[in-house]
Amino acid sequence: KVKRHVLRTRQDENPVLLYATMARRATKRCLSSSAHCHSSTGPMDDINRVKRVSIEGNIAVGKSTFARLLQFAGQDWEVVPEPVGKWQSIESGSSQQTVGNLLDMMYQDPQRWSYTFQTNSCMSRMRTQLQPPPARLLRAEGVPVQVFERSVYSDRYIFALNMFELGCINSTEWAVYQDWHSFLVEQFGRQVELEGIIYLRAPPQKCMERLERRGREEEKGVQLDYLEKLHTQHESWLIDKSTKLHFEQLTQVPVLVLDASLEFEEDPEVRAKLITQVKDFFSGL
Ligand code: DCM
Ligand code: MG
Repeated sequence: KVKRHVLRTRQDENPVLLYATMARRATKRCLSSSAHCHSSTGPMDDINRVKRVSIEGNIAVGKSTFARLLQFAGQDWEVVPEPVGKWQSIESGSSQQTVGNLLDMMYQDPQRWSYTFQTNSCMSRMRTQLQPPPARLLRAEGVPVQVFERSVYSDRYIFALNMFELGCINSTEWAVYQDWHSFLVEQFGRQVELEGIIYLRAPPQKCMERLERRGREEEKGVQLDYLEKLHTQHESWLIDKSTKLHFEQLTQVPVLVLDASLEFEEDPEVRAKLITQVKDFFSGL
C-alpha cells in the first residue's frame, strides 16, 4: 500500500511519467473497446484538456514564423517545430555521426529518395506528435494548446500523395507507405489525433518569393509548378474536402483558414488580427 502511494506521488510530480502512464492506459482502453475514447474521467482529464492543433501550409508560406509569433502570444500555448534539421543530417544509429542529408538527396533525385524521405519524415513526426505536453500546460488556467508545425496527416495527404501522383513514389512504395501509416495512426489512436488545424493560405507565387528569400540550400531547385501542385493538394484536403481520408476522426477536425499572403511578420496590425482569430478558434475547440 505504502509502495503504491510513493509511486503515485512521484508520478504526480513528473508530468512525463504521468502522461506516459495515462496515455498507455488510454490506448489500452481504446484498443480493448470499440467505442471511441473521446470522453474520459479521472486523471486523464488534465491531459485531455490540452488541445492539439497543427499548422499546415505550403513550403515557405511562413509556418515557422507564424509558430514563433504564437509562442510569444500565448502563455498556455506550446509550439512544436517541424524536425527539418533531423532530415538534413541523418544520424547513424550506432555512432550518432551524420551519414547524409536526406532533404537534399530527395530534391536531387526524387524518384530514388522520395519514399525513404517520406518514411523518415513521418517517423520523426510521429515522435514529435507523441511528445507529452509540458507541465506548464497541464497546469494552465486557460485553454492549453500544443501547436505542431505540420502533422502525420500532411505528410501523407500532401507530400507523400503528391510524390506518388508525380511518379516519384511508385505503386508498390505507395501501398507499403499507406499500410504502415494507417497501422501506426490507428495504433497510437488518440495520441496522434488533432482537435484543430490552422491552414496558412497564400498564393504559390507568394510562397515562391518567400522560398527564394529564405534561401534554404536544398530547395534551390524548387520550381513554381511544384509549389502550385502542393497548393492544390492543400486546397483539396482542407478547403474542397475532396482528398480521400482514411481516418474518421480527421474528417471531423475543424479548420481555421488564415490569409497568409499579407506580410504578417512586419505588420503588427495584421499580426494582431491573425492572433485574435487563432485565440477565438482555440476557445471554440
Ligand atoms: N517536406 C517534404 N515532405 C514532407 C514534409 C516536408 O518534402 N512530408 C519538405 C518540404 C520543404 C521542407 O521539407 O522543403 C520543410 O520546409 P517548410 O516547413 O518550410 O515547408
Ligand atoms: Mg518551416
